[in-house]
Amino acid sequence: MATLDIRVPDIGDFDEVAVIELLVKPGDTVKAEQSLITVESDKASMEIPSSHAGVVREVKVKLGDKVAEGTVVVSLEVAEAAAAPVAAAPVKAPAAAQPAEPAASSPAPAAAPAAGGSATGLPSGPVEVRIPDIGDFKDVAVIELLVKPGDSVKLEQSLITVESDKASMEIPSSAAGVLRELKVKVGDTVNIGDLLAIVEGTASAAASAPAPASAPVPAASPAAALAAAPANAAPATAPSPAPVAPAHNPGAAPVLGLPHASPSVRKFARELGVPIAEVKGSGPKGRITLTDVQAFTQAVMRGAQQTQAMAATAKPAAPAGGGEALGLLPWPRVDFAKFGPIERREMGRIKKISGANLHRNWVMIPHVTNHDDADITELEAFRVATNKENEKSGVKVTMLAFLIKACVAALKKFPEFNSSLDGDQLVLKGYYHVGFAADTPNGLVVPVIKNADTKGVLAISKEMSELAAKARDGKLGPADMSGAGFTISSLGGIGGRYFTPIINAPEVAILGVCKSQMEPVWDGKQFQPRLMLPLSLSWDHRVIDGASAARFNAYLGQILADFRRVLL
Ligand code: CAO
Repeated sequence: MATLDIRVPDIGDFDEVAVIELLVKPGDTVKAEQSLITVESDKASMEIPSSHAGVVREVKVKLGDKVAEGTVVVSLEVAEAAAAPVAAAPVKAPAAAQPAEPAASSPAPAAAPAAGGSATGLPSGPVEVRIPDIGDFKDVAVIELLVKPGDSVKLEQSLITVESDKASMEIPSSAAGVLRELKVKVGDTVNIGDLLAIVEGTASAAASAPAPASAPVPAASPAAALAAAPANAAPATAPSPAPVAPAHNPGAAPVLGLPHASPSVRKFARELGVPIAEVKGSGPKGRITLTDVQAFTQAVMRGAQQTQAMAATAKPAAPAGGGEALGLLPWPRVDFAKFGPIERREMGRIKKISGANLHRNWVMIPHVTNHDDADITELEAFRVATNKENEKSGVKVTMLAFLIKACVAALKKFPEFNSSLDGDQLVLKGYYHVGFAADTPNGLVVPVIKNADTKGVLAISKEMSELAAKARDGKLGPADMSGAGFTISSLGGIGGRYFTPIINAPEVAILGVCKSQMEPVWDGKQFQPRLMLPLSLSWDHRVIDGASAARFNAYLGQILADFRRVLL
């Protein structure tokens, strides 16, 4: 093994940036490109990755330190072979080292008169503000709008915040005046040259504050993240796209209401569904930390969202999500190694996200579960016969597809099962999107069959098998997993009798299904062998009561016993 110093690479024109987060500690194993620290300037925050894989021997910086290109961040133990060439060639992000190109060659003029404006002087009409050269980033997401139509904006004032995997940055206005129109919304993705806003009024950057454009840089390097901001910080000399806001710009207009948080904290908040604008930051200058987001979540769980009583004092979550926040005993801390060999495994991303959601749902929703059985003897016979007939079609009709269809009928009859609570109001849905829990090597996901009421059982089976395959391959997109009004969790292919499925908030009910089996059922005269399907319906007692749940299950059972009832 050899020891290698991992340094801050070329981060463009930034002189010094502050360390706001340490993402690793001594003893951690890191992969190449894994983020080590987060640094932040006035306008951009970014994560500095490791150029090598290895084990962290020492973290050479601490929170609040100022770092610049070449500062040693971490001393890393790496394999001898890996260390050799790097020792001779210090980490350097290639693109930001290149001189900035003259803006005239840049592909995206940021400030062009929209109509009737002068290309030479001080347009007084509407001016188009476009996304400037932000390096090699493609399709960066708009995460915040910092201004609204009617606002007066100054030259260089930040208009929106965009975010990639590794960096978030603010996009400034290349013109001063009154914002007439904002052409993007939160969630949009933008690229260089995209129209961002129409500003009406005074001078554009093209005339008054030209600046050299940055050279394109690889998106994966921190320099790329930074190139967006610092490479453009130099005083302008030629007409150009407006740069991303300079890193050190004491004159920059304050960004009103912008939650101050690093990309990883924002991402963490988004994963938990935490509205970051509502989180109170406890870090320097009100910066929102990971602990603040955790504390916010805990406060919400205690129903104390508004007061954020916990925010100021919350400690980091205990290892297994300690109960202190609920006024419970702390989670037991045990040195398991005392009792025998152990292995520690990092929880996967999906498990962490679904775990946090399940925890919230279990704690927040007063669950009740009704168990029942449905006679599916004829339905199963029909399913088997259909599959035999359709053998060549390649589509296998599943029991779950019939269940989705049967649930749609039950949701139509009992609309409160297809609703969500919003404060004191119940939102009843006029659409029938049904989620189904899918077990994947990485954890539980819930793809959604949209508009199941308009689809036949064959179409649903086909779509389900495609979505389940996507789920197993980790390829489901957010659109595949959103919008469900009701969810089914089937363990029928595995086994078991009954269980308590956890409601998938903001839904208000979920149907759990276990393995069907032949049972002797009394028909009034004798026992008959019938195929019985165990049903477990969990429901939110704030919205639904036991009588409705029993009726829902009974109706579902009738449909499954005789599907012709769907037509009634
Ligand atoms: N009773 C008896 N057999 C059943 C059944 C039931 N209720 N449901 C399915 N089966 C049978 C199927 O007919 C199939 O048998 P054949 O191969 O002989 O035809 C076999 O079980 C396997 O079915 P499957 O599970 O692959 O298919 P599915 O359509 O039932 O389910 C999916 C698909 C994606 C829901 C399932 O693979 C899955 O991931 N289930 C787990 C969901 C889960 O984890 N829920 C718990 C959430 S809480 O942690």
